[in-house]
Amino acid sequence: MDTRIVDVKTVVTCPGRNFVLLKITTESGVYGVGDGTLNGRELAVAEALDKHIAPLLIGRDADQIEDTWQYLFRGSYWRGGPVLNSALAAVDTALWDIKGKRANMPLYSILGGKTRHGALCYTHASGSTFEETTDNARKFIERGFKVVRCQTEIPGTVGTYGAGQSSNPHGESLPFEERWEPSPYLRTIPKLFEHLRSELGDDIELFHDVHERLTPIQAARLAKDLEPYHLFFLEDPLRPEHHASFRIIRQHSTTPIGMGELFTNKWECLPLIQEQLIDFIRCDLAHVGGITEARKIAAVSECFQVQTAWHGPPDISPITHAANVHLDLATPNFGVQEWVEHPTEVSEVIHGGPTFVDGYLTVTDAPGLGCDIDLEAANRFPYQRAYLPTVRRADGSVHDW
Ligand code: EZ4
Ligand code: CO
Repeated sequence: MDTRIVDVKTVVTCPGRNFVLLKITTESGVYGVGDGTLNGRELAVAEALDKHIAPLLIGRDADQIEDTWQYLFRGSYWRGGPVLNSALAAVDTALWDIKGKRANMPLYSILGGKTRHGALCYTHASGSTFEETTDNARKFIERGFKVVRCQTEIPGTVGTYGAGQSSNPHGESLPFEERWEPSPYLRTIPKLFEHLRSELGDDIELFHDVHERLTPIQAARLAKDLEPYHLFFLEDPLRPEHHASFRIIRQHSTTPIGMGELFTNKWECLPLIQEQLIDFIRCDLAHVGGITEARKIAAVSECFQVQTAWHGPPDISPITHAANVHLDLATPNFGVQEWVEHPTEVSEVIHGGPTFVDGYLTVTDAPGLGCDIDLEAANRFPYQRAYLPTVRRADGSVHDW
């Protein structure tokens, strides 16, 4: 059987930041590449792939993507969670890549074909002052971006999420600890958007990522206070665990809501989608089990007029960014795609990935994902331990986010 899996190789590499990559090779020599990067816990995924999952794949038929997905997801018995579903995503993406190469078709074609010429995308503008955030947003607008996420340093706090990180008193290989308080945050963000609208006008789409910092009533207040500035959406206003909290935001505001980067499966998304408590579902393909799970989430979202806005930060590799755009192009209820450019070393290790043209992302017509891994280059950039920041309140307690 040509499509029998004969080799599964996990690659952990750090070309500027850590990535967990996977290469699955079939008997015919056709191979696929995948990405299961889980920022800050990369080695947990790599071990799961290497020690638990790779032995299950050898000898399986690479053509049977859905069956392999179900086998790995159900087979662990314990259900997924971020570590196992990131590992599953790496496998799933590599298998879709193989299928595309075998069919000699780009993945968007296999997923149903283009519904649009490009994927509308956004990037991150940040600054330590309103002026700096505005200047950075303006630079992106001049480059053609039509949607920009805007974050700013909050006076009286330390290292606010998204505003650019100051040096780490705990040393660069330990987590940075933000100091954060809701009151100055809730006062500052509406003023930031008042400033942005007065400087940049109404044509540009703007929005903000709360990064799950608020209580339900605080989130409702922020969404209401931001209404005059017509945000594209308000991202991740609440923690992911308690879905019913989103009703409180809806009762008070017409600001569109986006949520999903911390969800790891379709069932977690479902209550928010079917009650229409969000407008954009923004899971991470590398954390929900790949293209197979994401296209199901997209399909159920279509029924409830929820649009996709897949997570696209720099801490997932160009392989997942390519998977995002292939799916975006084929999805009727696509909304927007997050995209942040990688450090240049990344292109030495991973070839391919989406291209930005005048506010939209496109992919080539190369078969499969259109990406490849240079294993020798990957070896030149060994893993370096790194953590995401944590958040403490003014009294020193760990913030509940
Ligand atoms: O902080 O992916 O919307 N994007 C985000 C990201 C997350 C990172 C965490 O690894 O919130 O930038
Ligand atoms: Co976010």
